[in-house]
This record gives sequence, C-alpha cells and structure tokens, in this order.
Amino acid sequence: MTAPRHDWTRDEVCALFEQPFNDLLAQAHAVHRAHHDANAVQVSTLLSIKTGGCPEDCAYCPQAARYDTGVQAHKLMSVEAVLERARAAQAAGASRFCMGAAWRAPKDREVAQVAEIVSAVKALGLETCATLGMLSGTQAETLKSAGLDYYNHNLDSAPEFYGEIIHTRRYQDRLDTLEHVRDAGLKTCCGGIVGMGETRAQRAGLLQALATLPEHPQSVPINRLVQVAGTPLAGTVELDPFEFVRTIAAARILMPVSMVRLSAGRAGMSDELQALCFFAGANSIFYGEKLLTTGNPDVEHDRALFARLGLCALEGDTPAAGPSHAGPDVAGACRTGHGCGHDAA
Ligand code: SAM
Ligand code: DTB
Ligand code: SF4
Repeated sequence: MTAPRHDWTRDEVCALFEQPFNDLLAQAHAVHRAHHDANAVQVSTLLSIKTGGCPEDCAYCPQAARYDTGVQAHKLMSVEAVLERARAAQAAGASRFCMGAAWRAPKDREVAQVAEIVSAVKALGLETCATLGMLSGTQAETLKSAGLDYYNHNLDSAPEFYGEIIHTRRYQDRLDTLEHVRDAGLKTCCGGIVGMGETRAQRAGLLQALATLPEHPQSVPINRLVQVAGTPLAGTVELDPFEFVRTIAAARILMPVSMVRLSAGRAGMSDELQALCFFAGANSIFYGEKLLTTGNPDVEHDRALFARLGLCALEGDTPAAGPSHAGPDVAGACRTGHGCGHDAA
C-alpha cells in the first residue's frame, strides 16, 4: 500500500482520465481493494433543516432565491422535528445523518441553534454531518464542541471553471472555510459536481484541487448535476455516463483512503451504472427518498440493489484500511451470502 500523495499535477490527473476505460477501472479497483472492503458501502441520510431563500447565485442550485424553481422556503426546523427524522433514518439503517441549510454563511445565533440540534442527533448514536455554508473558526469550534463529526463544504468545480458557476463567493472563501473546519478538528466532507458543462481537463482540475488540499477530505462526494428547471444549468448537455465513472475512478486513485460518495444524481442512474461506480471505488451513498430538495432512489430499491450486488452497509466511522467490515447491514441488504459474516437469515 503506497502512502496517499498530496502533490498530484494536473497532467498526471489528466493522464489518468485519458487511459482506456478498462485500464482506469482496473487500477482504481485495485487501489480500492487495497484500502477498503470492496463490498461495504457507508450510508448517510440527508435532511434539509433550512430550505430555500438563499442569497447566493450557484447556477446549479434549486435553493437560490433568485431562481424560480418552485422550492418552498422553510425556516430552521426545531430540534424535535429533526430528531423525528433522524430516528427514522437510523431505523432504516443509516449510520450518519447529514443536515443541510441553505445559508451563505450562518449567523452565530443560527450556529448555536444548529449546535443544539447536532447534540441531540449525536445522542441517538448517529454520526453527524452538517453543511451550512461558510464558517468562521469559532463557529467551527462551536459545532465541534456540540459533537459534530463532519462538515460538508464543497469546492464544487475546478478553480478556473468556478467563475462560470458562482459569482457571490470566491474559491478562496471555500478554502478558508475548509481550513477553519480542519483546524477545529472536524472531519471534512468535500467534493464537487460534474456534468455542469465543464471539460474533462476541468473535471481533472476539480479532483486535483481536492487531492492537493493539506489533508485529503475524509469523505469526497461526487455529485452528478441534478438539473432543476428554473436554474441556469437546466438544459445542460448530459455528461456521458462513462465519463462519470471515470471521475469516480480517478477520485479513488488520487485519494485512496477517503470515502468516495456516489452523491447527488443517483435517481437518474441505472443500477448498472451505479454498480460500475461501486466497482470503480465509490463506497458511500445518500440513502433515503430525498436529498435536500430533489429525489433519490427509494429505500426499497437501494436495498434490492445492495442485495443483488452483495453489498453491505457500513456502520460507524470511516474504515482505516483493509478488507474487513463489521456491523449490521441495511435491513434486508445482506442476504446474498457473500461471506461478510452477517446473519444471512
Ligand atoms: N448552502 C451550503 C453550501 O452551499 O455550502 C450548503 C448546502 S449546498 C445545497 C451543498 C452542496 O450541494 C453544494 O455545494 C453542491 O455541491 C450540492 N448541490 C446543490 N445543488 C445541486 C444539484 N442541483 N446537483 C448536484 N449537486 C448539487
Ligand atoms: C453534497 O455534496 N451533496 C449533497 C450534500 N453534499 C449536502 C447535496 C445534494 C443536493 C442536490 C440537490 C437538492 O436535493 O437540493
Ligand atoms: Fe445557497 Fe448552498 Fe444553494 Fe449555493 S449551493 S445557492 S450557497 S444553498
């Protein structure tokens, strides 16, 4: 097992993408097996705890107030209302609960409210993740003290493509928030979106930016653009599915220890495409009928897919390395007798 590198050049990342598909997948799968259980997938459930009305202009986002997308704005949910959803996610088999808020940057008062929610969710025995926009150092520390495990803040695109997608905050603002999050001792969940009309070199640029951060994010969500009517990116030419798989594979090779999440966009993917993504190194998904405001595959469908592929749901934290996993599966997912040691009843 070679140590993760942080000095990937753009040419090296482009060269990974340029390989024949089978060569790229073989390499990615070998890296995946060397560092992870290839049959285990971490499952998180997402909840939008504050929806819509966002002042930012992210061209992909249905929650930006300036686009007419039909999303109903909703103020911050109460602790009890979030807990109810967290309990349901836990009962369905999720090990992490991710809470999203459509803020540019929360006020201290809002961070204090979210901290209360985080403590309550954590007390259920779930891992916690939040994505609230830009954070100051003290805000990150407040969330860490409340029991937050992960903070999601994406780079979203290559630095040179970013200006075509977002004008209301800079790439450097994102890097600064990520620094505050790391400094507070939180784990980072950081990835981006593909299928926004970027070039292959720009997809490589996004991955290069992620893989050359001071620490590889522990979790790397690769989102395929969910096109929402009313957003400027609605109508963008769809990305070739094989190019999406290549992006997953390259992420796996560049950040071998990170959990790579097959994130938004699964509802529009075939089972076969998702299976290719798992083979290429994706080992985390969002589980549950909804992402933040858009759809996700049905729980029953995901359970059946896990069973057909002999996949188990990982419980608990990111595995260090190696081919073993432990813990209960998503109910009904582990019935194919693939030797994971779980009850096959
Ligand atoms: N407002 C906060 C922020 O921007 O950091 C947190 C929520 S925001 C919705 C979290 C992430 O969701 C974005 O960074 C983006 O990567 C992803 N996202 C939003 N809309 C999306 C879409 N239509 N398709 C795919 N990913 C999307
Ligand atoms: C991430 O990278 N993807 C998730 C999560 N982090 C917060 C969000 C996807 C949102 C897709 C559009 C929606 O449902 O509103
Ligand atoms: Fe607001 Fe986040 Fe959506 Fe951008 S991605 S418009 S910051 S909710």
